[in-house]
Order: sequence, then structure tokens, then C-alpha cells
Amino acid sequence: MSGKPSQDSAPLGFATRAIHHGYDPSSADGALTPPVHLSSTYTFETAEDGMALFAGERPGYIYTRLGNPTLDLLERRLAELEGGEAALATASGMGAITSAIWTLVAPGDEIIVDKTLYGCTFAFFRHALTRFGVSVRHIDLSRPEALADALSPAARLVYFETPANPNMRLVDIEAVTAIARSAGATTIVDNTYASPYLQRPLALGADLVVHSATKYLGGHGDLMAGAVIGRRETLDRIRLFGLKDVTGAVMSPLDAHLIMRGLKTLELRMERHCDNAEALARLLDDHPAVESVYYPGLASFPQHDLARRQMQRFGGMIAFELDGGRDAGVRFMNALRLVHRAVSLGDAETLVQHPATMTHSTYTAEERAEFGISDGLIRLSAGLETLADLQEDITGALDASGDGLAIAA
Ligand code: 4LM
Repeated sequence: MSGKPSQDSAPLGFATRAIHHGYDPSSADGALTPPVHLSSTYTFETAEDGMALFAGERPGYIYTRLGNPTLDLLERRLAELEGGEAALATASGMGAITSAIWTLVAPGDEIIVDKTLYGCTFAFFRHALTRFGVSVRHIDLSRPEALADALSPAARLVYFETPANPNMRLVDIEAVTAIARSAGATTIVDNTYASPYLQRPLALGADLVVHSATKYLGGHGDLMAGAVIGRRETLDRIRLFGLKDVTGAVMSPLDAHLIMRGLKTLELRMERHCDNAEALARLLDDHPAVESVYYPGLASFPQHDLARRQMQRFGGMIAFELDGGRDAGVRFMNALRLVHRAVSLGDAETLVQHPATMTHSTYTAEERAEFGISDGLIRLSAGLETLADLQEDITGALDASGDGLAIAA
């Protein structure tokens, strides 16, 4: 099966495409699993042949930093799942973001970014791009009208995450991309938190999607990877400049193989991540030690209606604050027995971390206050474990989180 529906059949489902798209076993001696091409370089039959490849006069492989059959297959699959023309596999999420943005901006350009971003993405915008004559404005894109006010003729790019790491604020993709497009700006959406199973920003008007494939796409906490998805012409530019000449952030073909293994279960895993997160968000919401829970699936979540519109389900990530603030959060984290204390997300294991001192410690205290990342916020990535075991562990740790207060009182 080539993974392509015949003209008269119904479109293939998400899981079918995640498992089959772009690969025909008859192309590889019937191998069920696509071969992994570990070659760094490719031989030319003649010198003229090599010259023609370099000149772009004929297709073919030259060197894995420019392309490789295993990376190609992953790229075709990711493009298919996100609904884009083409994709580019990269060595990490930061490799995807930086390869794309170094390609698309020039000194004098302005970039508009959302107020809440993953800590290293924030650091790239705030401390790297600004050293090269690019100005960066941080605005609250959860209010699309704020973008209309902020756009200037110099604005080249609009960049955001939704749901945003770590506080779960959502951005209305359709509304924001429409405003950006009317001003001639390109929109890039980081779709790491949702995955293409839950949300497809390109269909809602975004120009490019970026991913940390380290998270849900890989899904097993055993690799670092990223991806950019969008129009072929833009992806070719990012590959041949941002990736080839600037970042060099090429993905290993072995990691591409592991991501394709992960993609086979993406739909199954996302359903389970969502089931567990929905139940854990309710548990947190009902517990007296918890002050606030930020989860798009809760009816009390301020952007619940938007979540229902633009996401298939509400994802595996939860943020919350305890009554006793940061100290209670520390006690909660230390009282967990099954849930691991670790950064990253989207793994089979449930993980908990403290953004202000961990993933978002790239922000100063003033920046965190300005950009909505409170000191008491705890982030939980719901894993795939048996729900009752997670409920027991988290309830026990919540009960213990008040201990310090009791002693103080
Ligand atoms: C974390 N996140 O949050 P690489 N985009 C988003 C992310 O959450 C991340 C990246 C890009 C975390 C890492 C420690 C929304 C990363 C960057 O880590 O470069 O694959 O992705 O815990």
C-alpha cells in the first residue's frame, strides 16, 4: 500500500496515515518496517553526475544534512499529518525554530511573539535575535485585537504556541492568522503541546508549524528532535539556508526511525494522555489544597469554548497553583512517589516540574510577572500509566502539600 487513497475511496484516517503514509514495502524487498539509511554521504556515478546534483539539475541525495531517504519518509509523514505540502526534520525543537526563523528574518524586521513561550524559545527571541537588528515585541495574542493594534509595516513574523507552555493560555489560530495575513506577516505556530492529532494550525490559516518532536511525536523520552511543516517553497529555503548553512541542526536517521515508530501509536497515546489529563484536572480542581487549575477541558477554563472549536480534545498538559504557593508546590513535588520530577513532556511517564525555576528560568522574575508565569505554578504532563495509580499518588502528594502550613499555623 502506497498510503495514498485511490480517487474513489474515502480519505484515510489519522492513524492509518500515521502508520502507512509514503511507504510501500515492495520498494524495500517487502520489509514491513522501512529501512534506516545510516549513510552520511552519497556516491556520484560520475563527476558530472555530482555536479548536476549540486547544481539542482537533477534530484538525488548528496549528503544527509541536505536530505536522506529515512528523513524524507518521516518528512512526508509529518507533512501529511499536519496537512502541509512539505516538512523538514531537525535535531531538536530549538533546531526547528531557529532554522526557520534565521531563514525568514533580516535586520530591521520586527517579530511579534506571544507573551507566553517555552523558556528557550523566549531566550532565542529576547537575547539572540535582538543582537542582530531584529526587534521583538511581546504581546498578548490571546486577545487577537491586540495584534491588530500592534502590527506595523516592519512586522515580518507572528509567532505563538497554543496551548502555551507553561500556563495553558490559548491563541485563536484562525483569528490571529487572518489579522497577520492582512498585514503581510507570516504566522508560525508551535504545535508541540497539541500534536497534529488534536490540532492542525495550517488548516486554520497558519503559514508554518514547528514542533519539538522530542515530546508527543517521539513519545517515549528517548530522543531529541524537531520539525517544521508548511509550503514546499518555504521549506526548501529553510532546508538550504537555515538548516544547511546556519544551524546545521540535522536529525539523525536513527531518530527519524524512532519517531516513525512513535507516530504509529500517536493517536492511541494522545487519546490516553487526554483521558488521564481530563481526570487529573478534575481531581486537582476538586481538591481543597489547589487554588487554580489551568486545563482547557475544564468548563471553568476561560477559553474553554475556543478549545472546543480548535482542538479535537484538550491534551495531556495541566498547570495548577496550590493554596500555599511555591512552598506548597515544592512539598507536593517532593511527596510524589510514582510521578517523576523532570522537565520535558509527552512521555509515557507522568512528569511534574516547576516552570519558574526550571523550564522558564530563562525569564527574569520581572519578565515572569509581566508574561504571566507565576512563581507558584506547577506543570504536569499526564503520562500513560493506569489512572487509578496516578490519582492515588497525586492525591497523597496534595494531602501532604499542606503539611508545612499546618506546622506554621
Ligand atoms: C519543556 N520544552 O517544556 P527541544 N517548543 C515547545 C517546547 O515545550 C519545547 C521546545 C519547543 C521543554 C523542554 C525541556 C513548546 C521544549 C524545544 O527541547 O529543543 O526539542 O524543544 O519541558
